[in-house]
Amino acid sequence: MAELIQRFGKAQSFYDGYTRKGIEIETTHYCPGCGHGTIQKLIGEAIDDLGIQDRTIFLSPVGCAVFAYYYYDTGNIQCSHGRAPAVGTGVKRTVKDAVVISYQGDGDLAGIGMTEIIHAANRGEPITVFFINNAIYGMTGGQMAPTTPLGQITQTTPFGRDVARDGRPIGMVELMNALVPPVYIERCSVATSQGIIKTRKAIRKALQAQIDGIGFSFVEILSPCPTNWGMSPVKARSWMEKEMTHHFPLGLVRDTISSSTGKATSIPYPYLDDAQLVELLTGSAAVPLLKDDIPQVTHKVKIAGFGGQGVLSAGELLATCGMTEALHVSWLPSYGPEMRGGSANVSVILSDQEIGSPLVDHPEVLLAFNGPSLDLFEPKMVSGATIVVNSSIIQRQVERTDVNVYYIPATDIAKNEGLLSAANVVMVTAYLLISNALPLETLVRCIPLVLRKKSFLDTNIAIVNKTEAYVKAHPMEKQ
Ligand SMILES: Cc1ncc(C[n+]2csc(CCOP(=O)(O)OP(=O)(O)O)c2C)c(N)n1
Ligand code: SF4
Repeated sequence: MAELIQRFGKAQSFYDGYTRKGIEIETTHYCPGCGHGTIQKLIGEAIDDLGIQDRTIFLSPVGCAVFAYYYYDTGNIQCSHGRAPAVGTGVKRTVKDAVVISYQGDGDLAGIGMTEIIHAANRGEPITVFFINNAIYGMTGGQMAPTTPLGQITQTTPFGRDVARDGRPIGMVELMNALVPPVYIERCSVATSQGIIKTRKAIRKALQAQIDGIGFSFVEILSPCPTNWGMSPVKARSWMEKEMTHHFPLGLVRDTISSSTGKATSIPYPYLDDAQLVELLTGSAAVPLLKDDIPQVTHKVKIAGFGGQGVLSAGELLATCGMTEALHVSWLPSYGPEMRGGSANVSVILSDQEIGSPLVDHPEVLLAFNGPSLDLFEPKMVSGATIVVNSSIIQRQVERTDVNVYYIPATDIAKNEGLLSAANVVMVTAYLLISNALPLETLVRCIPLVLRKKSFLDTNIAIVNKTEAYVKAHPMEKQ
C-alpha cells in the first residue's frame, strides 16, 4: 500500500496542502475535469524523477494556472500576462543551473505573449515551455482565444468563431516549427489515457533536453476546460478527441535532441566570472580590486530628483563602481514618460551577497537632488539611514532625527566648474566619501565608462576633487 501511495500519490515536489484560502486543503482550485491538474501532476512527477526540485524555477502564468506557486515546492515566479519566456530568459541567463519551466495557457502564450514566445524560441533559449491549449480564455470566463477552433461558441463568438471575422486558429506547434533553433517540438493531449502517457513522456523529454543544456523545447498539450466549453468532463474529453485533434494534429514535429552536440546551446551565454566581468566592462584586465578594503555590506540606495539632473546616470555610476569592485549590483530606474523635467529615481543595491530583488522600498541611503524627492523618500528611510541633500536646490532641513544627514551644494559646485549637469558627480562623490562605501579611485576609474563624453572628462575629475575638498572642509556631523 505504501508503495502504491508512493507511486501514485502526490509528487514530492508538491506542497502538502493548498493554502490559498488560509487553510490547508488537499484539493486544487481547478474545476472538475480540468486538464491543468492532470498536466501539473505529470510535471511534478517528472521533477521528482529527474531529481531537479532544487533547481526548478516554475514560471506561473496569468490564467487559471496562476496559482501554480501554491502547488510546486520549487522556485516560483508569477509572470505578467504572456511574459514568462522573457522572464525565463533572464532567469536562465543568470542562474546557470536553473531548470526553467514556462507554463502558459493559449491566451497567455499565443495571445498577449505571442512576441515573447517567438523571440525566445528564435533565440534558442534553453528553457522548457509547456503550452496548455484549452482553446479558450479559461480564467476570465471563456472568451475566444487565438486557438479557438472555427465554429466554436465562446463568450465573444456566440455564433461560433468565424473565419472572415475572427481569422483562423493559430497552430503554435506549426509556428514553432518554422523557426530554426528549437530542438524539440511536440503536440500531445490529455484527452485519453494513452494521450496522458504520451504527454508524460514528452514532458520528461523536454525537461531532460534542458538538463542536458541542449536547447529550447516546446510541448503543446491539448487540455479540457469543461466549465467554459459548457460540457461535462467526460463529454469534454470526447470533444477533444473528435474536434480539437482535428484542428491541432497530435504528434512529434521535431526532435533534434539526440543529434545536438552535447552541451552546446545555440547561444553562447555570457557566463563570466567576476574578473572577466570587470575586464568586459572596463576594457582592461581586472586591475587588482580594492575589495579587501571595502566593508562587505549591502547598500540599498535611492537616488532621486527630476529628469535632466543626471539621476539615472548617478545610479549607473554607483553601480559601475560596485561592479568594478566585484560586488553584486542592481540598478532599477523609475521615471515618468516625460523624462526631462518629470520626476526620476533609481534604486541601486551594492552587496557582497547575491541580490534577491532590485527593489528598494526602504532605502538605507538617499541622494536627494530636489525637494519633492526628499518629501517622498524621507518618511520611507530606515532608521540610521544616510541622506545626502543637494542644498543648492532643497531649501528645507531634513525633519527625521534618526537619520544621518549631509548637506552639500551639489548644483553650485558643479556650476562653478562650468558643468551644471554634473551635480550628479558631486552627489555620488560626497556619498562615497562620507560612507566609505567604495574608494574614490574607483569612482575616478569609472567616470569615463559611464559619463562617456570625452570633452567633459577633465571637468568631471575636477569636480570630484572640488567635492573632496568641500567634504574635507565640512565633515559630516554624526547624529
Ligand atoms: C495584462 C493583462 N491583460 C488581461 C488580463 C486578464 N486575463 C486574466 S487571465 C486571461 C486569459 C487567460 O487565458 P489562458 O492563457 O488561455 O489561460 P487559462 O485561463 O485558459 O488557463 C486574461 C485575458 C490580465 N490579467 N492581465
Ligand atoms: S475554467 Fe477551465 S481552465 Fe480554468 S480551472 Fe476551470 S476548467 Fe480549468
